[in-house]
Amino acid sequence: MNQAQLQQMAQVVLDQNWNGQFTKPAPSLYPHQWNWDAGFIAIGNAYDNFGRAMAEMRHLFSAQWKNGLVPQIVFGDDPQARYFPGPGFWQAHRSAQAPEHIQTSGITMPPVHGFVLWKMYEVAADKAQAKAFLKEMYPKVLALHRYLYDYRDPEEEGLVYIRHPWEGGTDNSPIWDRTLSRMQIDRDQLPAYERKDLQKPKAAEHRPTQEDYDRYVYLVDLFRQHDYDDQKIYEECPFLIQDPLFNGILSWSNEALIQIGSLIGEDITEPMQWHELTVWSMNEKLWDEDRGIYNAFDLRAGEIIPVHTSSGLIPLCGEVPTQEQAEAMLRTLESPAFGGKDSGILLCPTYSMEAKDINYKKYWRGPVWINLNWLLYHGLMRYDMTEMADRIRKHSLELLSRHGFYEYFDPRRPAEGEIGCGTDQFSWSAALCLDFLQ
Ligand code: 2M8
Repeated sequence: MNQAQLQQMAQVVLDQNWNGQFTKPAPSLYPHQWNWDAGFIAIGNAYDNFGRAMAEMRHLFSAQWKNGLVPQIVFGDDPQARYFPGPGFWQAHRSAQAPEHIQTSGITMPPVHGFVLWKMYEVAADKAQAKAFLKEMYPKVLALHRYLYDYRDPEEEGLVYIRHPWEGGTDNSPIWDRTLSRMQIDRDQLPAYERKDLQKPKAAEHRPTQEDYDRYVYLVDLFRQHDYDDQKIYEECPFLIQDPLFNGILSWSNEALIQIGSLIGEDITEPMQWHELTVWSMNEKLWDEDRGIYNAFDLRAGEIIPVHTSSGLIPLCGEVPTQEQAEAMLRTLESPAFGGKDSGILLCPTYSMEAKDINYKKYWRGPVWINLNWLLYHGLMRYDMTEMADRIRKHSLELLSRHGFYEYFDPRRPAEGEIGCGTDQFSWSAALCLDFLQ
C-alpha cells in the first residue's frame, strides 16, 4: 500500500468514528469520548480538518469539572452504546464539582492537552484562527494542571499521583500488579456489575482479567462512596501511584503551556514553577541510574515500583532527562529488554521482554501501542536520536499499513497468531498514522 492510500484509509476511520460531536475511539468497544484519545485524534485532524480538531477539544473541555478535572470519559447520548461502567455506575453527580449538563466518569487521564494544543497551532494553516483557539483553551488547560498540582500532589513534590489504573491510560500495566494484589477484595461486598468488553472471541484472553476488573470496580465504588471528594479519597485509597508516563506527559504539557502563554501574552509563572519542580523531582525520585529508565512510586506503600515498562521511557517527550540520562535510556531501548537493535522485534514492546510474565497479546502487558510509539518518537527527536526515532516511526507505519488500524500489535516476527489485536478501526492509530505520514 502506498502512502496516499494509507492516508486515505486513516481518514476514513476518523470520519466513520466521528458522530458530529466527538470521535469515538472505536465504533463498538469504546462508544463515548475518551480524554487522551481525544487529544491524539485532534492532532490527526489538525492537518485537514482543523474545525473538527477544535470541536473535539471543545467537547472534551465542555465536561471539565468545576475543580479543573478533565474526565476520563465524557458520555455521549447514543442509546445503543454498550459500555461498562456507564454513567449510572459512576454517579459523578454525587460530586458538586461535576458538570450538570453532561455525564462523565469521575477520574482523569494523562494530561496531553497542552502539547496537543501546541501541536495543533504548529500545523495550523490559519494561524490567526489557531491563536484565537489557544486563547480560548489556555485557561482551561491551566485549570486542569492546577487541579493536578493542588489535589494530586499532597506533599508538593511536583509529582502527581493517579488513583485508578484507568487514570494512567495503561489499564493492566504490570506496574500496578503489586499494588492491586495488596487489595483484598470481598466479592460479596462488591457492587454487581456486568462487563461489556468481552464480545469478541479473543477478548477474554487479551483484555484485563476478572481480578483486575474487580479491583477497578472496587476503586470506583470507593470514590462514589466518598462523593468524589479528593481529600477523603487520598486518605483511603489503596491505589496512589506516581507514574512516569503520566508525569512525563505532564512535563511536556507544562512546557507547552509556557510556549502558549508566551505566544498569547498570558502570565506563565505557574507553568514555569510546575515545570521546574516536576522535572527536578522526577530525576530525584523516579530515575533508575542502574537501568537507565524511570520507575513509578507507590505512595501508599512508600516504595519504588521497579517494574520496567516502556512507560519509564516516556519522560523523554517532556525533556525530563539530561542528555546523558537520555543516552542511557537509548541504550535501554536498544537492549534485549526492548529489542531496539535489529532483534527482529517491531518497536516498541510495552513491557520488558526480559520479564517472565510478558504477554505479547495482552493489552498493556507487552504489545506495541501506536500512541506510545508516537510519544517515544517525539522524545527521541528532542535529543537528536534520529536513527532510533526513524526506526520507531517506520515500524509503526509498517504495522498500520500491513495489518490495519488495530488497537495494539504483537511485536514479534514471526508472530504466533494474529498481529493486530483488540478492536480494529481504532481512532488514535489512524490519527497518529496521519501525523507520522507528514
Ligand atoms: C482503554 O481503557 C478503557 C478504560 O478507560 C477500557 O479498557 O475500557 C485504554 O487503552 C485507554 O488508554 C484508552 O483511552 C481507552 C479508550 O481507547 O481504552
